[in-house]
Amino acid sequence: MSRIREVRAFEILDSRGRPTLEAEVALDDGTRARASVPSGASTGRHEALELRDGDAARYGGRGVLRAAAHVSGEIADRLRGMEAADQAAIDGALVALDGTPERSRLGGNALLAASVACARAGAASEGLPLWRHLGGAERAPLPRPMVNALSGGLHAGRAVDLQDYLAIPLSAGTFPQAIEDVSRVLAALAVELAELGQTLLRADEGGFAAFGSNEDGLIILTRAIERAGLEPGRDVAIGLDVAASHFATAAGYRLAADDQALDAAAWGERLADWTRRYPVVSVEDPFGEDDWAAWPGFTAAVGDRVQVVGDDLLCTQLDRVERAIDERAANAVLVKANQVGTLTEALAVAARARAAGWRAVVSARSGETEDDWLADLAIAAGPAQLKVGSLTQSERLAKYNRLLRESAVRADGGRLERWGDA
Ligand code: 2PG
Ligand code: MG
Repeated sequence: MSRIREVRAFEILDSRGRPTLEAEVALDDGTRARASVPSGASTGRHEALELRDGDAARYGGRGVLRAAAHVSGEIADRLRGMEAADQAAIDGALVALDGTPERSRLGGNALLAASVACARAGAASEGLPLWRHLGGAERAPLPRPMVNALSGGLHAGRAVDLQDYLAIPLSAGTFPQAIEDVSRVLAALAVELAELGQTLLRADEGGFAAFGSNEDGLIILTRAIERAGLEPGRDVAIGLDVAASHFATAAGYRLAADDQALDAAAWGERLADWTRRYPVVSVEDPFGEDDWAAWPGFTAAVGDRVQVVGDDLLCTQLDRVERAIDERAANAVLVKANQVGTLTEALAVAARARAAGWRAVVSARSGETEDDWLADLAIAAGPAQLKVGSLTQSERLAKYNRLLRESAVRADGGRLERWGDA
């Protein structure tokens, strides 16, 4: 039984060099722990509010000193004396203290920094790995990675309209094997791109900047899988994060790279066609965040062989997930803790989705820190998939390396659930 003695937060920088929050928690048994929070670029309208100072004289208004003061002040006052082992009570207190559905009074970033720092302190004090402390079963499988290969959209200066082309290792039975398979694909992809005279510059999540038409990324990534000596669709498949909210118009979807405007039905047809002609097994945000009418038809058409993932549509909000289950709008949920505010709520969304027979993909943000708590959240929320970006840049590698380390100490070598079961 260890109680929270102190909570405070500071402003640090994320992988885009923008301010973000780091919280530090001290317990009365002397345990200290820290945690920092990420920040999105292609954010959903229904996400928890990320509180920024708005003071144009500092970091163009992006400072988080007010959010830090909320953690060190009101939040610390509320949490002091609480039992560190009781994460649900801590998170419940944070949500009640904020008192708004959007977490706009204290800031979703303030809540999450405190939530994760408390969890880590609680885990350390009990001598448990964070994923165990968060409720992960003793033999929980590790999350299957889906790894950014090519980037467009808001993560790559709108190089193409689609935001991510991801490599998903399907046949690997362990986490280290999955990472090695993807690493071979990314090396082959670099050779493909160089042969095409294409730049090897990296986008926000460490993927190569995509180019040409939206379909070109599918062609090139499929070729890279083959060039790596792997079978597309069997060993390694493709996932897309379309992030369609960010090129939606009143009339439908405007594809700048293809110089085309399509209505939702034609756009859904186009995407479904791509999933048949390329080894695509996952499509995230095929339509806009409030285009509820377009999702069910697409999910009915491809959902038996493709996972349809709601990110901007669902924003890790339980009520939106309930509606989507009801309307059969998707068959998988993207889980981003900072879209909602606390670890307990993020885990509840993953559990609800899985209870409905959906899959869960735990995801980083395009602005990340070198913190690795997301890897533990993905184990605890599992069986799940994990989307962290490419196999480069330390803010991405911190999460992958955490899971490689975890694999190394496990008797099963970091077993993954079979694709289709998780
Ligand atoms: C997404 C995420 C991560 P962002 O859309 O899934 O890739 O992007 O953090 O910018 O919202
Ligand atoms: Mg997304």
